Amino acid sequence: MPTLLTEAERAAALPALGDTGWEAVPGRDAIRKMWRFEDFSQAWGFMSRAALAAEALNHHPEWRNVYSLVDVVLSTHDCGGLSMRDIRLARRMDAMAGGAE
Ligand code: HBI
Repeated sequence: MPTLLTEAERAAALPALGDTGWEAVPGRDAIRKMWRFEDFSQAWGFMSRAALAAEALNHHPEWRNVYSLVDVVLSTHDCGGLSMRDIRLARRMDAMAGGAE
């Protein structure tokens, strides 16, 4: 069962994710990032890769796609907030997004 990030874990992990564009979600213990890709095909390719990573981690994003935009929110439903699973998936998504921002 995943556990909520401690204050120390948050201080260690969240600033670096902030540097790559992840933001706190008002009113939720969650993080959010939006990517703009070249086109829908590139956005969908990212989502396909990210979906496989999510399955491998057994941890799934809340996400929305509008053409070349992918809007991702990460939080751990099993513990009602951010856990290390969210940090791992966020890092994995950043790594596979390529040059898109
Ligand atoms: N994904 N974001 C998120 N949060 C969860 O708690 C979660 C999940 N994917 C799978 C999962 N939990 C399963 O472990 C539980 O539904 C059994």
